[in-house]
Amino acid sequence: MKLPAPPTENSFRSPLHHPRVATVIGRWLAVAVLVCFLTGLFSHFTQETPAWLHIPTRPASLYRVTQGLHVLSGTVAVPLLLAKLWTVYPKLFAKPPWPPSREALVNILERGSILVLVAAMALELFMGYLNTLQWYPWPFPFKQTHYALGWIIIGALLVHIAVKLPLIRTHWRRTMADREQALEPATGSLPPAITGLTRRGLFRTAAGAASLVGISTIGQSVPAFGPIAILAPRKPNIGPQGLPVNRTAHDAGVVGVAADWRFTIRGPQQLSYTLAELQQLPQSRSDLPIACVEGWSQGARWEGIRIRDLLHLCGAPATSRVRVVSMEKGGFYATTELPPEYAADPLTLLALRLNGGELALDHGFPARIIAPNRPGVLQTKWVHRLEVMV
Ligand SMILES: Nc1nc2c(c(=O)[nH]1)N[C@H]1C(S)=C(S)[C@@H](COP(=O)(O)O)O[C@H]1N2
Ligand SMILES: [Mo]
Repeated sequence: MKLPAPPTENSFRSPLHHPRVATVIGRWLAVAVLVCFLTGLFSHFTQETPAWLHIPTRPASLYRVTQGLHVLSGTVAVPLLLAKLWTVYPKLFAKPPWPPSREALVNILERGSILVLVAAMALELFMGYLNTLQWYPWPFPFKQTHYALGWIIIGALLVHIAVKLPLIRTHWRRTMADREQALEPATGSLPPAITGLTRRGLFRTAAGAASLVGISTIGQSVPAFGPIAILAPRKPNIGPQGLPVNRTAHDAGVVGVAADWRFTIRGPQQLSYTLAELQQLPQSRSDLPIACVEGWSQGARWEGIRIRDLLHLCGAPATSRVRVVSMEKGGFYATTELPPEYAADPLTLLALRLNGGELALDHGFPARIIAPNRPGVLQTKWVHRLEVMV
């Protein structure tokens, strides 16, 4: 029995595999990747701020917006990447670059960059999605890997766009030839490919799928879309006191508060307060969101003592850097730092109350940090000491 000949690039004759289609979907995907990369960079630098960089504390909800966009653009990129891969997969059957020549070398480099790009993007989007499910099934650290992959993707994408620039230019606008090609197969001698889907149909399908996953997950950051957030792993209004909990007191090894619990602030003077004494200090109110890097955010009303008031009480300058120490033992977020702008901001509180009630233990009872324009990971819970740094 004679086996059928293996397919070649020309065996795929649907006009949907045309460079014009790859250009259009590629453009959408590039926008999603760019938004995701830039918001990811912003998130990285708010968490690992080099000394020369000053992240502003306003707008207070900026991080909520950028992190919402980060997760949204990553989610939307999944169907767009699938559509793009489907459009170009016949290229896998293109003639191998052989025998060696200058063109063959360029071709190998080009294919190599696409291999890196596709592999890195698939892994990045997959691990980002698992992160929103709070699932870390790999042995390597999420944050560093996610960040490094972001740079690899941007690098490989630039190479890819540079190599394809002539093709992208040709097909940026829909040409007459495109229109004809949409109706006819690539090779004139063969009969037209039979396909149920037109180009416009494919564009609508890809855009529709992207919009659908976007609209049904954005509710984890935008409350108005909450009721239709069927694909969102988190409902931001479900949890004690109307706020989700990422790390419970139990998980953090915080069992409760001893009767002789005291809060201390170490500065030029060392001060120490019982909870009742903290409650007697002048209280301020801040309406600020928790914007979790794992993809959800929710606004809340916080009441407590301004950090700058505490700095004043212990005789430290208003522009001090402050180390925040939690009762949690170990864990990446047991101690954090408030840069001077954050410590001085009137919205930054040592919060004692949330949404009109005393803090729940899972929300950081007896005291926690809440500051404007900050990722949730830095809103330290179960705070028992502040240290003024020089
Ligand atoms: N000490 C401590 N504080 C912490 C954490 C933690 O693991 N340990 N998790 C942070 C994270 S990731 C988030 S999103 C917020 C969530 O606050 P909530 O549980 O009150 O909603 O708390 C932050 N504060
Ligand atoms: Mo978080």
